[in-house]
Amino acid sequence: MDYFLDEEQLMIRDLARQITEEKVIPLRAELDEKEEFPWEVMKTLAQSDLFGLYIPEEYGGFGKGGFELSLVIEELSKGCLGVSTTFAANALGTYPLLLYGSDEQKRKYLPDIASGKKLVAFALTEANAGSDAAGVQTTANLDGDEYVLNGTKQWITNGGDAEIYTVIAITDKSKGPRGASAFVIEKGTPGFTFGKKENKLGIRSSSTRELIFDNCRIPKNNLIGKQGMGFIAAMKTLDKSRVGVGAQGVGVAQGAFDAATSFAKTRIQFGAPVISFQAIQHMLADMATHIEAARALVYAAAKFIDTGAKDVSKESAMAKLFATDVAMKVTVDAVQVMGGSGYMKEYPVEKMMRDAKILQIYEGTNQIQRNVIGQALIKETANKK
Ligand code: COS
Repeated sequence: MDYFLDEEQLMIRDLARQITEEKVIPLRAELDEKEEFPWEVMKTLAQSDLFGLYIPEEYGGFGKGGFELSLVIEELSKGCLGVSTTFAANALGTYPLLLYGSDEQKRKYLPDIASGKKLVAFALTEANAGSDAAGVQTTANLDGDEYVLNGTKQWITNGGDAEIYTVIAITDKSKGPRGASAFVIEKGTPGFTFGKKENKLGIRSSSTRELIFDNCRIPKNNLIGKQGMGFIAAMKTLDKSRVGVGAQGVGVAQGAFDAATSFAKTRIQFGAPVISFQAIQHMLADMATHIEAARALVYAAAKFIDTGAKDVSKESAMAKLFATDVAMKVTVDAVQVMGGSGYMKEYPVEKMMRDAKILQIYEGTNQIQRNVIGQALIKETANKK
């Protein structure tokens, strides 16, 4: 399908495609096996100016949108979801600053993020605050000119490897979701340490750690936006970033489909390549159709979000939900098409299947996406009355 990308978008996509082919695919099995953080690939992405794509030019970026970012995420995800997660988590961590940061904060942090000099992480999740994002228990109490943070964040992507953290903490327990605030905190701040690296089923090159705040004091002006706006900042951040998870789904599904198709052309059974059998053709036809539908939805949602529309929760959630369910189904089916070979580490699809599972879980489970869409539908129909 032709999505009529303009020249610049084609250039961005082709650059990401080249990096994936030259730097990601040759390394992915080893990164997965050794749970190694993909520093080399991050360095290449930085040298290629891809970290600053969506950051305004006045802060050192290229002023492009989430659509262009999605193109890059999709390409990287064809090669390795661990790598694309490491890259995409930077946008997730940067959105609170972009959306609500002061000019001073933007000047201080965004140029280093745009150049890829410093990686970023977003910290909302806790042991008792996953789907129930308003259940955050980490506190930030104002003491003179400083906030004092106490609590533990769980399963934080890029935790320990990032230099900059955007963190949601409670500033007023009595106010529920309106009692949460967002902060920017730098690695190395006294009282801020990391837990052990998690050992995961998939996306094993992406790092996942706890963030531990023990009487961690930060300047008052590290507050992002207004006190009490942290939950809204987190929700608005996820509204923008979830479409990128959809792009990850499209990418990994395409990668698995490509591997399965070329295998099916060469694998001989009953005296013919298995692709000549209708059973295989029907599986591939369904996979290709679902991938194209997912891509169309992700691209449309990303473009809609880039218009600056006020409420994009529904579109972003739909793109994430559909494309990541497609990713799971397609990667499982790719293993099936390849049979015993698909199950072996010699081929990439077993890793893609393991990796794809997280897409249905992180940045809001697909059950939560359905809740978000449902709530939006209720709101829409109420407005129509
Ligand atoms: N944009 C702006 N405001 C939003 C919003 C959004 N997308 N979503 C919620 N809000 C506002 C609501 O309007 C409400 O405001 P008021 O206090 O003025 O009424 C407030 O935030 C609380 O909203 P709500 O009552 O809907 O909150 P819930 O606790 O029921 O949570 C869900 C809603 C389930 C959508 C939210 O908890 C969620 O997204 N959970 C998943 C979180 C997640 O993605 N975790 C993964 C870890 S982060 S990588």
